[in-house]
Amino acid sequence: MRFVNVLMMCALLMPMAAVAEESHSDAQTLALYQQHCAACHGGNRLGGIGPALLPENLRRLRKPMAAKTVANGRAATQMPAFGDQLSSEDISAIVDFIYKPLPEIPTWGLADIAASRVVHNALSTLGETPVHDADPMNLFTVVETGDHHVTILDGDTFEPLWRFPSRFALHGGAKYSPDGRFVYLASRDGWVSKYDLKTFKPVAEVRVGVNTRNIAVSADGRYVMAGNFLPHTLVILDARELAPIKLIDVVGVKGGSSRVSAVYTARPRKSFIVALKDIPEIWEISYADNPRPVPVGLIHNHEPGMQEGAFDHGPFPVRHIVLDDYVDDFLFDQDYRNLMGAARNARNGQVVNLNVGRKVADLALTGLPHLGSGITFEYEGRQVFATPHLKDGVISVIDMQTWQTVKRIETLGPGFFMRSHENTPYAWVDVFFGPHRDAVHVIDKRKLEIVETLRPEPGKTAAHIEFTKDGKYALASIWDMDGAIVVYDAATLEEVKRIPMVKPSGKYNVHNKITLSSGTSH
Ligand code: DHE
Repeated sequence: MRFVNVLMMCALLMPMAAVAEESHSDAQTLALYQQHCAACHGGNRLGGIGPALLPENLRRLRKPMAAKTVANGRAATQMPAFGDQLSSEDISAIVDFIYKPLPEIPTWGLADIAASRVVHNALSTLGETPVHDADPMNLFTVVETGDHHVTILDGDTFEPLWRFPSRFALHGGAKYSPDGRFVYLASRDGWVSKYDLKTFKPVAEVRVGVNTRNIAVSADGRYVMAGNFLPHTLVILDARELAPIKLIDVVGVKGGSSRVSAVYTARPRKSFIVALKDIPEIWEISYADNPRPVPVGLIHNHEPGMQEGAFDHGPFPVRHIVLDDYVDDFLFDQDYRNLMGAARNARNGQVVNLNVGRKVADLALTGLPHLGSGITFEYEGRQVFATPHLKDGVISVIDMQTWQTVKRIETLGPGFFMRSHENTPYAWVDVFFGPHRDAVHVIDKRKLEIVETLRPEPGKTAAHIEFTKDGKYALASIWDMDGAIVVYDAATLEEVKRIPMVKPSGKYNVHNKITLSSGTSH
C-alpha cells in the first residue's frame, strides 16, 4: 500500500509551483492525487493511515518541505519516495492542491469517531506490575516532533525508559490521569491516544476530528474532552478506553459556528472551559453528575430570546459566557476563578471572571501569548502572573488583584514558554523567535530581572523548560533534528546532562502536572 505523506519539499522545487498551476488542470491534479495519494491520505484528504492533507493540518510544514517529502519519502514511516514517478511539476501541483482549503467543512460525526477507535490493550488486561522501577511521579513524557515519537524519561536518572512512535504531529500538552498512571496525547490530525506508564503499553486510540486543537482530562479522571478546528465540534470521551460519549456542535448563542481555540479542565469547578476562535464567547461545560444550573442573569450581555440557548440543562450542559471581544489565548489563576487572556483587538488583554460570567478588567497585554505560556507566583506578597508575548521580546508581569502591570521585562526576542517551580526562585523563558532563538533567560522571581542568559547549543533553537518533581533540575529542549534535552541544575544553572532527541518539543512532568504546579501549564 502506498503511503503518501505529502509533507516536505526542497526549496529548489518552489519555482516550479507557479509553472505547475499552468501546466496541470484541476482535473489532472486530482487524478494524480487519487492515483498516488488517496489510498493512504483518503480520497477526501481527511487522512487514513497517513495524515490528513489540509492546510489546517499542514500549517507547521512549509510547502518546500512538503514537496521534499513527496519526492524523497519520510524516514521511519510508510511514506515512500515519489521522485522517480512524478515530475517536479506533478509534485508542485499536488502540493498546491493539498494546501487549498476544502470547499466545505468536513463532517466527522459520532459514528465516524466510534468507528475509528482501536483498543490496543483493554484496561482489564494491563495488570498492576510496573515494568520499571523509576519514581512514577517523576516521569517525563517528551514529545519528539522530528520523527513523531514519544520518549518516557526517568526524572531522577534522566535515562529514557520507553520510546514509541506517535501519531503524526502531536501538539499541545500531554495530559495525565489524576493518579498519573496514564498519559493522553493528541495529534493535530485528531487522534487521541492513551498509554499506560506502569506497563508501558498503549491502551486505546480514537480519532475525534479532522483537525484537533487539544484535549483536557476531567479532574475526576472520568472524561477526556477534545476541541476541534475541523469540524467545529467538541467531543467527550470516556477516559477509560476512549469510547465517545457526546459530540457538541460549537454554535454560539447568536448562531454561527466556531473553531475551538482550546479546552481546559477547571478542576475546582468540575468543569471544562472552552475558548472559541470565531465567536466572542467562553464556554463552561460541567462534568459534575448533578451540575448546578447557572441563573440566566449571570450570563453577560444576554439579549431577549437568548436565554434558552444560553444554558443547556442536558448532560454536559453548556454555559455560554458572552463577551464583547474574542479571547484568543489565555491562562487561569490557580483557583480557576479568573481567566486572563489577550483580546482580539490586540490593544489590550482582558480578565474574565468565570463566577460572574463577564469581563471584570482590562489588561495592558498588548501581545498575544501562546496558550499555556505563562505562570503564576508570589512577588512582594502578592500573586502575579507572567507571560511572554508571542510577537514582542517582552514578558508582562501582572498583579492579579489590581490587574495592573508590575513590570515589563525586555528579552532578546519573543518567547513561547515561561516555566518555574515552587521550589526555585527562578523562572525560565525561551526566546523562540529571531536571531537569539538559541537563548534561554533565567529570571529572578524576587527581583523580576534577568540574572542569566543560557545558550544550550549556540545556533539552535532552545525552548520549553519543565522542572523535575522537586524543582531541582530544569530540562530544556534543543529544537533540532539533531537535538537534545539539556538538563540544568536549577540552583547553579550548570548543565548536568544532555540526552539526544529528535526535535523534542514539550516535556511534561507527571507530578508537576497532576498537582497543578503554579510554575507550569495544566
Ligand atoms: Fe502550540 C500547546 C495552540 C504553535 C508547541 N498550543 C498548545 C495548546 C494550544 C496551542 C491550543 C494547548 C495547550 C494545552 O493542551 O494545554 N500552538 C497553538 C497555536 O494556535 C499556534 C500559535 C499556531 C498553530 O500552529 O496552531 C501554536 N505550538 C505552536 C508551535 O509552533 C510550537 C512551538 C511547535 C509545534 O509543535 O507546533 C507549539 N504548543 C506547543 C507545545 C505546547 C503547545 C510544546 C504544550 C505546552 C505545555 O507545556 O503545556
